[in-house]
Amino acid sequence: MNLKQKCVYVLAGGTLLVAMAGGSAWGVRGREATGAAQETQVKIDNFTFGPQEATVATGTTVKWVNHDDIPHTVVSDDKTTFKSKALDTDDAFSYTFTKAGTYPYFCSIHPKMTGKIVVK
Ligand SMILES: [Cu+2]
Repeated sequence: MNLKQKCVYVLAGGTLLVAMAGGSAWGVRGREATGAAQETQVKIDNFTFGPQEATVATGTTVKWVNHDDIPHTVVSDDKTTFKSKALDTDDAFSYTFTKAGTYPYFCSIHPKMTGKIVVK
């Protein structure tokens, strides 16, 4: 094998690897894009999150909408995963869950208001 042929083989191998890596990356992106299209709403009404517990698929965006005429917040129990500002009437807060797990949350203004999102 002369040097030129060797280069062609190396190039071909490199291209194949890139193609494979690109392929799997696209696959992951495609799955996420499909998941992101899903949206679930949680209504805040009469000091209650409804449904109080929601089970969603990974990649789902949960949108909380405040139907009360007093402000509420949506804060994950760890206070870091998600944290909304005070939501006035008809204000909404959205968070996309990209990892499976159980996410308890509460309203920081009325800590007795609690809810849970289970991501499968
Ligand atoms: Cu509240």
